[in-house]
Amino acid sequence: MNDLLEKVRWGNVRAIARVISLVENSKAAAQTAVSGLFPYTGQAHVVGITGPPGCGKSTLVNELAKQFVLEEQRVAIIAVDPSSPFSGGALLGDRARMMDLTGQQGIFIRSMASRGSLGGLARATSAAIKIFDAADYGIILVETVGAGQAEVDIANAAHTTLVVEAPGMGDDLQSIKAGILEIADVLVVNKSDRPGALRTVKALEMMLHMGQPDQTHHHGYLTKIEPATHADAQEKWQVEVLQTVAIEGKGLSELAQLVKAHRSYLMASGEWEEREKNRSRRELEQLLQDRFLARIQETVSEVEREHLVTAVTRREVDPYTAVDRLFTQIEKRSA
Ligand SMILES: Nc1nc2c(ncn2[C@@H]2O[C@H](COP(=O)(O)OP(=O)(O)OP(=O)(O)O)[C@@H](O)[C@H]2O)c(=O)[nH]1
Ligand SMILES: [Mg+2]
Repeated sequence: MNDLLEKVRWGNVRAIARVISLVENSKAAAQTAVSGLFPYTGQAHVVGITGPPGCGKSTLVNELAKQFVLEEQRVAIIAVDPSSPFSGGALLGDRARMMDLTGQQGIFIRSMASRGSLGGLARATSAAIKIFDAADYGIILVETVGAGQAEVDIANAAHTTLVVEAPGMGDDLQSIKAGILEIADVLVVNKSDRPGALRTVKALEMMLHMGQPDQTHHHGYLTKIEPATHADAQEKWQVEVLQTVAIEGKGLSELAQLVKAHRSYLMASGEWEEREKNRSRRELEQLLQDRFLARIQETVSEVEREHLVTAVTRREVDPYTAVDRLFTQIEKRSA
C-alpha cells in the first residue's frame, strides 16, 4: 500500500484508480489510504454539483472541467452514482458521455458505486476526494443527484455547491425543493435553450429574495445576529442565478469564473477555514459513530441485538432503555 500511496502523490493515474477501488471495497484500506495521504491534502477546491435527475449535471460538469483545463488546472470528477433505481439506465449514458474527457489531459473521471450502504458510499467518496487532493488535483468536481440527504451531504463535503435546475422543473415555487437555497452558493439554470428558462430564473430569484425580506441586495443569506467573523469585514457572498446551455458550452466560462470567485471569497473572508472546520467536525463524528456501531456489533451477537429490536417493536422495551442495555454490555465486556 505504501508504494501505491507514494505513486498517488506523484499523480500516477493507475495508482489513483487502484487505491480508489481498494477504498471502495474495504474500510481498512480507506483508513490506511486516508492516514497516509492526509498530510498532503488541503489544497484542492471541492465543488459539489447537485440537482434533479436529468437536468444536465454530467454534461455541465464535463464542460466545466474543460474550462479549468484551459487554465492548465488538473481536474478530477467524481460522479456519485445515485442510489435510486431510476438512474440505472442513465448511468451508462453518463459514462459514454464522459468518455470524451478521458482522452483529455489533466482530467480524471471516476464514478463511485453505491453497492453497500449509503454510509459506505459517503466514506468512499470522502476518501476519493482526499486521494485526488493528495495527487495534486486542484479542482475536484463531485456530481450527485439531488435526492434529499445526498445533496446535503455533498454540500457538507464541498467548499462550493452548485445547485442545477432545468426549465419546467423549477417553474413553480413549490416544486423547488426546500433546503436547496441553504446549500447553494451558485444556482444554475441549465437547458436555457428550452422554453420557460426565464420563468425558472425568475422563480429562483424570487425565492432568493423571499429568504430575507429585509435584505434585498444581500440575498442568499439571512441576516442573523451572530458573533462577528472575518466575513463581516467585507461583502457577503451573493448567490446568483446563472443560465447555461451545457450541450453548447454556453455560460460555462462565466460559471467557471464564479466558481473561482467563490473560492477567493471563501479565502478572503475566513469562511474557507470555517467550512473546513465544520467538515472536520462532521467527519470525526461520523467515524466515531461508525466505530461505535462496529464495536457494538462485535460485542453483542446479532441474535441478541435482534431480540432487542423485537422487544422494542413489541413495546416491551423503550428504545432508550434498549440502548442503555447495549451500553452496559459493552462496558461489562471491555472491563
Ligand atoms: N437542450 C439541452 N439539453 C441538455 C443540456 N444539457 C444537457 N442536456 C441533455 O439532457 C440529458 C441529460 O443530461 P445529463 O448531463 O446526463 O443530466 P444529469 O443531470 O447528469 O442526469 P442524471 O445524472 O441521470 O441525474 C442529456 O440528453 C443531455 O444531452 C442543455 O443545456 N440543453
Ligand atoms: Mg449525471
